[in-house]
Amino acid sequence: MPPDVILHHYEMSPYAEKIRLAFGRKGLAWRSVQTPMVMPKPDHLELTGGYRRVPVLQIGADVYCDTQCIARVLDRVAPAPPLTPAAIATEVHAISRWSETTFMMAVLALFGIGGVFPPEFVEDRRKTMVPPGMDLDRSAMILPAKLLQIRANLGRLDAMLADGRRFLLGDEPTLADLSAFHPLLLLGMHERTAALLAPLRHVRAWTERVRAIGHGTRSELSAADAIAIARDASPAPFAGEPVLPEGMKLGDPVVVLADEYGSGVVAGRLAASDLHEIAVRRETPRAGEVVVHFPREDYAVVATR
Ligand SMILES: N[C@@H](CCC(=O)N[C@@H](CS)C(=O)NCC(=O)O)C(=O)O
Repeated sequence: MPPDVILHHYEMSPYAEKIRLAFGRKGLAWRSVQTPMVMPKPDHLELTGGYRRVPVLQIGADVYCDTQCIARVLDRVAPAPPLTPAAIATEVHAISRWSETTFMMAVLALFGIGGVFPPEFVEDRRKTMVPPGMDLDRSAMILPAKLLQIRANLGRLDAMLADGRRFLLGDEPTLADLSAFHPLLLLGMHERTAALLAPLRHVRAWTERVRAIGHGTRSELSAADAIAIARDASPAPFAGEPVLPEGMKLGDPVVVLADEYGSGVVAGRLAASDLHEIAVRRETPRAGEVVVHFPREDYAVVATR
């Protein structure tokens, strides 16, 4: 029986959609906590210790940040069917990374089409997620080039699917499908980007198959109740094979820094470290002791003394 899983997310988040579909694929029942789309997010930060992005998965007093880490833990707690089948793990990873980096970044060109996102959302991202010296308003200038990049990436997907396969890597969906689908969710937000999908019949049919995976069984939970669940639970012991950065040991005070600008910094004591995961233990006023997990990829762990 899988443990109770709680997803902290908001509806419009394409990254969260990837995990909602992962619940569907595994047929899981899950609790949904609505996180604000813009700062401040005091309940979210209470659990994560400073990581502001969504989605975040909570299991008791363990908090998993980033979809890469979340997909891995879901395969651990509910192994069948796998999001990442071992025999094709590298292919799944490669397609997921491409989807999240070049493909998704091109789709963010939507910021260059005025009026797609609510003004307070654009203002929040301008203040918190755009690195100093970068100008969000310039995205309007590069929009025509970005639209062609989106077309090229959609063409890649269509070519993969042209032999009639049901999903990107065979008859069954994997994390590769969920990751490649998530940039497409935003394309529907404006007619200029939606039009790019119109000529691609293989991609459109595949999109419908991915949507049909559904979201599993969802029920709502308040952030206060999620925090109470963390407070009443104890973090799971580290059961992996320890792999530590040179000069570091479990228990050391550290900070975890994300490569992605504006994600936030999380401080604590190193609680877990293996080839694919880092975790820090922290004490919080309302949630008590929690362990916050990150994927190894894209996150640096730095000793603080
Ligand atoms: N690498 C992260 C990226 C997640 C991400 O960028 N999420 C967006 C929403 S789709 C976000 O949280 N933006 C900032 C915010 O909501 O404050 C992951 O895979 O989970």
